[in-house]
Amino acid sequence: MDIVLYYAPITCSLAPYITLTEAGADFEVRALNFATGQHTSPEYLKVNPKHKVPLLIVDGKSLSENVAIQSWIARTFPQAKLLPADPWQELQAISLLSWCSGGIHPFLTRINSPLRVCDVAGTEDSVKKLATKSLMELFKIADDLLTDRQFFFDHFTAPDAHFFWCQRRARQFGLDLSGFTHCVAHFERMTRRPSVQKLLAFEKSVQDQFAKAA
Ligand SMILES: N[C@@H](CCC(=O)N[C@@H](CS)C(=O)NCC(=O)O)C(=O)O
Repeated sequence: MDIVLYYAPITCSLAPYITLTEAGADFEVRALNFATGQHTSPEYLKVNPKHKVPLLIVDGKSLSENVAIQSWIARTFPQAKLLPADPWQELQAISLLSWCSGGIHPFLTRINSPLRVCDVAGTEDSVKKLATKSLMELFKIADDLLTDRQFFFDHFTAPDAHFFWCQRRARQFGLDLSGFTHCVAHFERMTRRPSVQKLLAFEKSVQDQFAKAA
């Protein structure tokens, strides 16, 4: 099977990088440089008109959206147990993945690109402030879910990877999540995982490569 992951440093495409690594999958990464607009180039738009990552290409067929990509990885590599075995728990995990991508991610995007939401002059700070307020509410919910737990379920699953990215991005934007001690512990636990260490080293190598080419 030929697996290609379109990826960009810092972005939510790091979530499937982590799960593909956890699954022991043999995959090729094609890194896009957002700073030079590679994701909006005519070549990439042909591959993904949504101009987003992640995008997975399996034997020439493309799959977009984290929830679908994570589900595919979990189904294709069942031995990695990337979703819980119990059907109800499995759907709870899909619910968490959807929450990361549809509930948390859009508020992170507002902080990153407030002008995509509102182009009225002088509103940028207000958009960021409101997004931060919503995010704090969402991280409180995650903190409650993670109380006295190492992971969202009884072992590492795909939502842990996606939530790790959400928390990392929020921290990069300067949100103070230190009061959410269970989220903080989850972040630290995730950072220690070999798959995440591998991802962080890979991310650095791609960033260095992009910087050299600039
Ligand atoms: N709902 C999508 C969101 C993907 C997404 O927004 N990716 C961002 C990076 S974190 C992106 O590629 N943005 C580029 C753009 O919107 O042009 C998913 O969960 O896969």
